Amino acid sequence: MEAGVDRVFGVPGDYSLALLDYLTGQPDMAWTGCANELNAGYAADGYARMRGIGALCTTFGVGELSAINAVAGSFAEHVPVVHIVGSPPLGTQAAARIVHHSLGDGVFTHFAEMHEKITCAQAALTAATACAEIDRVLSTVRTRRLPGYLLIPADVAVAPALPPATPLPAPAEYADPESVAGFTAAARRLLATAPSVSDIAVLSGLLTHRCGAAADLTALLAAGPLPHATTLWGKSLVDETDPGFTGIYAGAASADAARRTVEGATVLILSGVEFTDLTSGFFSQQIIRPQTIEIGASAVSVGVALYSQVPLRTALRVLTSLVTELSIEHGGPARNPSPATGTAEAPPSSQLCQQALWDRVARFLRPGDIVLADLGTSFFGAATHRLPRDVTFIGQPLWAAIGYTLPALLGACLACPDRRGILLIGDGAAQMTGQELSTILQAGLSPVVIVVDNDGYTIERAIHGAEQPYNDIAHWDWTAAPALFGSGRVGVARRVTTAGELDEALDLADRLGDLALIQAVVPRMDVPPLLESIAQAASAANAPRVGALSGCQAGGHAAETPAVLGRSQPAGRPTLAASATLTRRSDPWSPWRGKQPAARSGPATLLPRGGRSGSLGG
Ligand SMILES: Cc1ncc(C[n+]2csc(CCOP(=O)(O)OP(=O)(O)O)c2C)c(N)n1
Ligand SMILES: [Mg+2]
Repeated sequence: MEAGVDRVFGVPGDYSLALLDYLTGQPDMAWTGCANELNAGYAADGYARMRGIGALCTTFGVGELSAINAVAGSFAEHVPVVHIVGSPPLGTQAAARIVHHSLGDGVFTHFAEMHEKITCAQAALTAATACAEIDRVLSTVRTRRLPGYLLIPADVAVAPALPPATPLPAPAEYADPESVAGFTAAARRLLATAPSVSDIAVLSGLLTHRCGAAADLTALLAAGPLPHATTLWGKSLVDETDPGFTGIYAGAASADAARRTVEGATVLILSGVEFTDLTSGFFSQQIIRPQTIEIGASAVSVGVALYSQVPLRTALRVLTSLVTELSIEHGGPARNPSPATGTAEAPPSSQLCQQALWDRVARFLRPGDIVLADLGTSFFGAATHRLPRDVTFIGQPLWAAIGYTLPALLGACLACPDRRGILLIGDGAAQMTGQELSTILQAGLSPVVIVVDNDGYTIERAIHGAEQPYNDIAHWDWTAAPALFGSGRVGVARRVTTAGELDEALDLADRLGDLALIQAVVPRMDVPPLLESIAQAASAANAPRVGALSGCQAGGHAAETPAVLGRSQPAGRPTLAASATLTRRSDPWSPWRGKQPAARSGPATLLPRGGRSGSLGG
């Protein structure tokens, strides 16, 4: 509770029952039982993205391993979720008994060890160490913004404990004055090379949010007429109605305006950007390092010079004052509003297609909505549409587990009950975690759920095997789901095949304010343009290399796929394109430790995998 959690998601088991008695007995702590532990983990992740931290409670072995995919996803996506596991009593463990949910080898550390790779702190509690160890894990989770793991034996859960004498320490952020001064001077020199303030562009990404710096970013963007864009991972970080916003930058898969903004800037500021395959058009970004200021979680580079111990928020504040100075000096030309990107709207009688679906969904959104888009045509179709102010967009483009968003909707809506939840999910993904609709209905939530019915795994068909049976799925009638899951609550349930039917269903959902389940039927091979580009790159990255050893696959490395999405690099200029992004980490917190690229074109490391915070999606 002190860390900011007022709800725990999970599934009980005999080893965790006494612990749950205690948890649910707290006046300010609620329990949400889920249909399975994977869903509970996704729900805790959705909650944590909105609140800054979340909690999940499972039972030993069978429960915690069902949740482990979700916890790994939280780790990959920088989401702080505390996984609490009830285990056999210490006496049982000491006697090496062969008990249920163990592997029968008398060893009780296997599952905690599995969590070591996907959590930033772990503790197996005893009565003597419990209080100090819980505080240590919670503090580390808060500081590093990654999941943590607490193993609580059934007997320890009921042992008396003294309440903590001191509050949890606040997450520490140290700014080294010399580094900040060096950075300030170097940034001032580089920014001065821009003929005008509007030749300085900003590309912002997820870590800006996770470092709790969204407001600092907004202040920077308000300091002058800076054109700006976000990555797919950072979508909804900035006000997309701002005239300076030019869209989503995804390397060669970007729309022209965003690409021109980022690649054509005289000076580019990268704020908390990590380039991943799916968010960079498979590493096709073309960013010239000497012209770039790259801000990481706790270090910043100007050109090739690296300044460590400069927290992201500090760097943004320094840049805000420098840009303000420049704006005053230059007199600041008026901001050129970015051109409207609307296309002619499909008539109501037309058969529903991806374009019409996302155009209409975008029009339906209102300020304050929480939009979750699952990793299929939904994510790539919705992501290129502009959002109203204060909309939070949640996706999972790095971990990319399909089905994640449905339980995450539950968590996000419980975290922010005053905001409307909108779920955009493929028919394949929805089959993975669809049972959680019952928890959503029974919790009294009223989101709008759009299941994109395109007869199977369209994103996979676009990459490979369009007609292969492995990309087919069984047909489900989603309009029957509320009746099946809702214990009497029916809501709005519609199957729509035309643009007009979709409009009617959305309109009804809006008027009734009840749960709406819309099964939107679109053509099987209809693919949003952004996905088309990325699917081609994915296909090339995964294809066997000519001349490779038989049976071996190409590494999927961008350097091997320039012909698909990349374009030739300007000679002699170090770029951040392809393999040499500076978002590979060498710090000990990095999940990429041990996978450093052999050669790099600039400073060694930025954005250590710590020091993040926050609550947005991404
Ligand atoms: C948990 C998990 N299993 C398998 C995959 C591989 N995969 C990626 S996309 C996809 C199909 C998604 O289909 P659907 O949800 O129907 O979306 P569509 O593209 O058809 O709109 C699959 C199986 C994955 N990403 N996650
Ligand atoms: Mg599908």
